[in-house]
Amino acid sequence: MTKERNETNTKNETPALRGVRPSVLATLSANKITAGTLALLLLGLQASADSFTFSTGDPDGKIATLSRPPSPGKIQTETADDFVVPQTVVISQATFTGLLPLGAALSSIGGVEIEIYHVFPGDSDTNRVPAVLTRLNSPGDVEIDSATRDSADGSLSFSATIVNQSFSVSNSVVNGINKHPDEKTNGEGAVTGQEVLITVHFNPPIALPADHYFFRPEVLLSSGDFLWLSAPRPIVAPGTSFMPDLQSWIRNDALAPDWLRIGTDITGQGPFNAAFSLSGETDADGDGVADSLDECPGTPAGVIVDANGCSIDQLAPCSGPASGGTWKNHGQYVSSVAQAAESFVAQDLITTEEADEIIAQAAQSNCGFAGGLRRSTQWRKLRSNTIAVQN
Ligand SMILES: [Ca+2]
Ligand SMILES: [Ca+2]
Repeated sequence: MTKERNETNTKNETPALRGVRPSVLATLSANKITAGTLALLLLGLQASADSFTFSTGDPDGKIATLSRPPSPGKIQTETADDFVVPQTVVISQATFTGLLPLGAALSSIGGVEIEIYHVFPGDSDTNRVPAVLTRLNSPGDVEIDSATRDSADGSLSFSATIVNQSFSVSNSVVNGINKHPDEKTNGEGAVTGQEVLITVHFNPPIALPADHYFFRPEVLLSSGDFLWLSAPRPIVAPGTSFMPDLQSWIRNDALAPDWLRIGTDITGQGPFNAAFSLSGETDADGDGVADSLDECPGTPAGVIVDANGCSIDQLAPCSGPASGGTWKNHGQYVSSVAQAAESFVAQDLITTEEADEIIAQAAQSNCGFAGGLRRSTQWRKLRSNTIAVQN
């Protein structure tokens, strides 16, 4: 919160793959698709990694709700709406549409922060008594730490475009966010502002396993407030309909960690979505590197990888050099591990101590010995080579 967190139109196919027979697609999805396989299977069609896209569609003019970080004299207020990820993805870009005050310049946008939440009771204290009617289908108490991106720390960059100089909505929620039994305010009335589309790029991308999540953007303005616009619910084409599409929720720091249903608890108008989209790519081995950039498919879960999606084990496999063939000897294997480990240290992926441990384990392994057997005299000799490598 202080940091902060639909049938999904996940396109598991590239545009070039649309229209391909389902049996072929089943084969493709059952196996990791490489550019080579695609080229063979789909002669003449351009191959690319699988894209992920999601959208709730364009604003419907029903409501605009506050979503802003804390600033002097202003309490943090958060609006969130949900989406589904059907398989492990890395999300590199998002858009969302809201209102800027009439007359405000785009340069008044001072910052953007994105958080992703699991659905309650994920990341939530279920032992406390909520100050709202229900938390069923709300965002969790706290965001997914690893998924937060903020322009203030450079993990996100954004651009903004005025889509419409004057856009009106029939209702709004800004300050009237109250604990039960005072939650029903019917909203704070119609608002007119400049419709602004904000596009954000995540650096690094946000890696998410298959699950149901909430998206929560916040916008800091130098004066006035950013109000996030609602979108049709149910979602209509070209948006990405999904089930169950949950409604938008809102809270401020006085209500947190609880959330209120905007349309059900506060305004009584019925459920709303919020206008946003996500795009990215599949990440079959879940190492946080998109498939099209991953030079090492099949990385085991939880292993540290470099920007190319390669672990130290994949760069220097026990079975032989990554480029093919076999190790000339144990020393060559250990030297290769040491080189990879030192490169990981240089990239701040592991500590020097961790690198030393990895190299020591490589030295004690049987990798690189003919037939996997270590001869004691040869071992002692190579062991001293290894120590030389480490120094
Ligand atoms: Ca929704
Ligand atoms: Ca990988």
